[in-house]
Amino acid sequence: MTWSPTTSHWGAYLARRTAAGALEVRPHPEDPAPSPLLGNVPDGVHHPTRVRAPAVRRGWLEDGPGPARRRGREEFIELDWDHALDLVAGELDRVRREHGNEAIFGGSYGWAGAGRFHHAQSQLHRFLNTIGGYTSSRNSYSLGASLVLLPHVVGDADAVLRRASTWPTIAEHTDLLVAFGGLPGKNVSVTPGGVTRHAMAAALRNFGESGLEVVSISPLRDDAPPRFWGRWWPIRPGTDVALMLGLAHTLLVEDRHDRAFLDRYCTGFEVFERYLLGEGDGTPKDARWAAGICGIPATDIRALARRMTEGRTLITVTWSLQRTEHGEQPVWAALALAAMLGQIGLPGGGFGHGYGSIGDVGDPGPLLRLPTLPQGRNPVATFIPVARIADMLLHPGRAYDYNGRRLTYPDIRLVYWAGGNPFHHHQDLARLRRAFGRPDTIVVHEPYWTATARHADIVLPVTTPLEREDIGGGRRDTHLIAMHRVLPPHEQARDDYAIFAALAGRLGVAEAFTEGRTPRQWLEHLYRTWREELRAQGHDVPAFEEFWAAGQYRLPPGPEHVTLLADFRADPERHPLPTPSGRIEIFSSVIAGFGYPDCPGHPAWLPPAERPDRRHPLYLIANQPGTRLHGQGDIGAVSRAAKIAGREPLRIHPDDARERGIADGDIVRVFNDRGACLAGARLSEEVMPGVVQLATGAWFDPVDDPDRPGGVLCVHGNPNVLTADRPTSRLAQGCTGQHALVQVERHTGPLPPLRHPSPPPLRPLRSQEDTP
Ligand SMILES: Nc1nc2c(c(=O)[nH]1)N[C@H]1C(S)=C(S)[C@@H](COP(=O)(O)OP(=O)(O)OC[C@H]3O[C@@H](n4cnc5c(=O)[nH]c(N)nc54)[C@H](O)[C@@H]3O)O[C@H]1N2
Ligand SMILES: Nc1nc2c(c(=O)[nH]1)N[C@H]1C(S)=C(S)[C@@H](COP(=O)(O)OP(=O)(O)OC[C@H]3O[C@@H](n4cnc5c(=O)[nH]c(N)nc54)[C@H](O)[C@@H]3O)O[C@H]1N2
Ligand SMILES: [Mo]
Repeated sequence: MTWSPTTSHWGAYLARRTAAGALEVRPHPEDPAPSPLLGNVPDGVHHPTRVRAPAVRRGWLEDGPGPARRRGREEFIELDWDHALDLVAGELDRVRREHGNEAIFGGSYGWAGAGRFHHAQSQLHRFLNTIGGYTSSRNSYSLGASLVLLPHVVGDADAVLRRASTWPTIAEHTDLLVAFGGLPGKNVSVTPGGVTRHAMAAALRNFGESGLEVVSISPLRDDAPPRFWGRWWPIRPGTDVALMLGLAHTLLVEDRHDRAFLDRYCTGFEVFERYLLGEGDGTPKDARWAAGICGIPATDIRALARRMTEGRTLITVTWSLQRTEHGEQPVWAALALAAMLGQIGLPGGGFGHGYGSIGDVGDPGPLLRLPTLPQGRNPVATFIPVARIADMLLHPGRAYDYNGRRLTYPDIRLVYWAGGNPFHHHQDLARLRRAFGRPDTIVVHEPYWTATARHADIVLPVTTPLEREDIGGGRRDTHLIAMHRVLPPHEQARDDYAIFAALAGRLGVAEAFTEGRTPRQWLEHLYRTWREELRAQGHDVPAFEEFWAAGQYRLPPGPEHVTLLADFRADPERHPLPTPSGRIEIFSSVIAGFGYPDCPGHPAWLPPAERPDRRHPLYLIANQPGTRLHGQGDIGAVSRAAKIAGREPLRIHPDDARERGIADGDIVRVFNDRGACLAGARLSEEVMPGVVQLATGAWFDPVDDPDRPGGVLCVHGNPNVLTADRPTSRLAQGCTGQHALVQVERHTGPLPPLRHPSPPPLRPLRSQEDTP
């Protein structure tokens, strides 16, 4: 059988179905550094956790809509499609009539699958817009703090992240890369929407040849690229701001900062200067002060500050640093530090955010708009910052602060999720479970019985990208991929589009939603519209039929060399920044004017709410997994190979393990006051002492905690039972899932069985007549 082209967030690839019905995959032939995550794909295709048929929670079917604490603990009953669609359409209609469209939460955060047309959120939002709108969500879990902070201080995400200095420019011009959070190669095989040539992954893999010096500042040694020249600086988690301030103070008092740059291109340095000198609070933020907080010796801090002024220096911050309490501060402080060096806008110098976080930051690929499904207009203005989901469900009517505004949580009756997994992505899952008990109805579209599907009332089975046709490509992708259908839909799975079209029909808006097009007609339509745009810019783009037959179209290349903010540097009057002052705001009078104690008007060290103590002495790093994409692929071969007795590996320093009588391969219990999970211990010197690391993405597999009445124990190793549902600050209200404080002990006693690899209790499909 022939190989068909397709793509995914971890890269373009070829796939085919074997005679026995299994799936074979191989990397795209032009990919210099294919992602290991591809190895998870074949097992997922017909895994027992695929949702076979529409299913409804028994209590909802029997008692009707209403708050239910039993969500996630009850049997499901399979229904035929017509019956299930009637129930969903009827409930949407009831909620909008009785409570208004604001009572429908359609924020539905999540990565879903690649593919421009079948993008689940776009489909859901378009559908909900045609039926009168929905309460939406803003920003992302990825960049909750930065997306709000950056526009105040330097420009929006598009200006800063999408136009980051490219890797070839850095390799050629940078002498010293000061990498807060390191440059973790594990993350760059992923780009939302896809990537055909993994340029950043290849660059990091061959890093040794670049000759560039790196200071990798991270609690983990292996956040640095392999064979790099430079040093690993282990840092106490959450204290980078103190280190940055210590560096800034040294530059200031040794008069090594670039006053001319600060005068011409920045505002408010004098306020920051007084803060550094401790004029207001009596505490100079000198290297000694910083050392006491971050654990890096003061002499090293001073030496690095000097070294940074000796050549071209790029200061970069991974996204993880802002996924913490006061996560706005490290990003802002790094910007201020780079401004003091005066190299912003010069090739190889300045400020970066997200090298090593994701594949497209630094990738020199083309910067083009790709075909997208129009979502229509949402008549409902109500929204939440995305990570406030549990607060919203638990506290309807409560007022809260966000970016200078006073907002009120709406009263949500119906939650509709397609393409995301809040029981993967949200913090404090025991609290999220309580929150999911509140609405009248929860509808979820999923290919798999994820924890979110298990906590829903109505679960509709959807196809995966391999089971439908689409057009694929990511930001900075070199190719547009014709995603051919490789497999028939699994059992009764339908496309999100087909489901929404059927609901739209029941609610009398079929034409508005579908515009009379089949999926293939939509692909042709979206492609044609996009082709016209590109042709108007002078690009020769083939007709759809030719593109589809070829399986891909190589996009017109972008400039290899890009320097962030080069035009601003060259002429700040003609190219002002989109900030209130048109310059880099080291002091923001707008943010200061909000009066938030947790986000003052300049970068500042703000101690976290929780500090290590005898009960919870270890920092937990809950970072992105190297073996899967979030929860996606956790049932696949690559993810499973890393587990210990089926549990997610927890890396712990041998000294910390010895103190606790833990040996490599032991099952451990990781816990704090919010919850507990089991994990498999991996002793490792890659982790600094006092820190343990447990990646996100092990499917939530909860039981009642035998050691703590009323508590939740995840027997598989999901760190979000431990993280706090606490916002970054009143400014951004971003997610802070990266860190928690925990204790670890050896698990003794019998090992509870894993339930997540099987579907929940299910009563199989019966005909419509005999369902209640
Ligand atoms: N503790 C902690 N938590 C974190 C983070 C952290 O650093 N620490 N990081 C956060 C970050 S940055 C992110 S982005 C989030 C990620 O959180 P999510 O994006 O919610 O995680 P995914 O597992 O990618 O969930 C996508 C879901 O969509 C489903 N899906 C795939 N294709 C389709 C489709 O075509 N249709 C439908 N309907 N569904 C589909 C998949 O099966 C999967 O369950 O996690 C956040 N959570
Ligand atoms: N393989 C794979 N790649 C992915 C993803 C995935 O799920 N799997 N998810 C993608 C997504 S959605 C996103 S948003 C990006 C996220 O990109 P990031 O947020 O940058 O990724 P993380 O792996 O969470 O964190 C990067 C590193 O920061 C370090 N770190 C944590 N806390 C601190 C700290 O306080 N100080 C310092 N100096 N370092 C710290 C950790 O050791 C960690 O390995 O990754 C993307 N890439
Ligand atoms: Mo993310």
